[in-house]
Formats: sequence, C-alpha cells, structure tokens
Amino acid sequence: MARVFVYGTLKKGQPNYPHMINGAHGIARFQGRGLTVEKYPLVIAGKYNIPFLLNAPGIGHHVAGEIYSVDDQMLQFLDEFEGCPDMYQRTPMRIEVVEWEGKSSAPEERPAVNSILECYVYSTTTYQPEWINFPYYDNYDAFGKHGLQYVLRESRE
Ligand code: PCA
Repeated sequence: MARVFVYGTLKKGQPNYPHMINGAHGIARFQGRGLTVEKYPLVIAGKYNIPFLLNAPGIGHHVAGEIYSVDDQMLQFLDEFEGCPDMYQRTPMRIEVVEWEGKSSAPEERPAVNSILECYVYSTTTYQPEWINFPYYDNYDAFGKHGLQYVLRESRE
C-alpha cells in the first residue's frame, strides 16, 4: 500500500471523488486529513479550470487535503487519470497530520496529530510560467466562490 495526499478534485465531495471509491480501480482507504508542511501555490488553470499544485515550495499556502492508503492498482489508475508524468508528476511530499481516522493499524502505529508523514502528491513542474501569477488557494473547492467550476473529463471538447 502507498500513501497518497489529494488536494483537488479527488477529495470527498469533489467532482472526481467517485473514482476513489470505485472498486474497479482498486482500493483507496481514507486515513485522515492533512496539510502540506511546505507552502505551495495551488492554482486553478486552463480552460477546464483544473487545480494544480505548482511544485514551487515556499510560495503560497500550506495546502489542505486528504490522506489515503491505496493499493498498486489504484495508484496505477490515478497515475493514468492524472496524466502522470506529463500533466502532473507524482512526488513524495511532507504532510502534517491534522486528523487521523485510519483504523487498520495498531494504536501504537497510528500517527499522532501534528506528526509528519511522507505521501505521494500529484503536483507539477511542467506548468505555464504565467500560472504562478494566478490566485492561490489553501483548500480547493470546485464549487467555491471563485466561480471556476471544474469541467469533468467527459464534458470536455
Ligand atoms: N486531482 C489530484 C490532483 C489535482 C486533482 O484535481 C488531487 O485531487 O490531488
């Protein structure tokens, strides 16, 4: 099992969450919520209003997201779904635990609140330079007041 931190459309209540709970893609177990230890610019970009964590540490906010434990099959699905490595690259990042719900591990293996875990994150270094000037978010919501509603894959032209 691998640990993945999601900050965008894969979070609960967001447009691509159904893929996380689709057993045909493998297993993803929700473990808790977290925050990037480093600051990153999280922007919404392109004509489909896609959220991107730009891999430019030190700029932006500590970004909120969810920690999942996923099997190899789900990890492979997510790589394909996220256009990895062209659109996003999956890299290990340090994530601070905000809230832990994972029940699978023994109590002594349960990470404490405020402890730091290494998790895979889909961020990008292959972004258009002007994106760094876009507004930064700390907690992505496709339906937020920014009005930049995410366009689902199947609705794109
Ligand atoms: N999906 C991935 C990266 C951005 C996105 O929309 C995620 O939720 O973390």
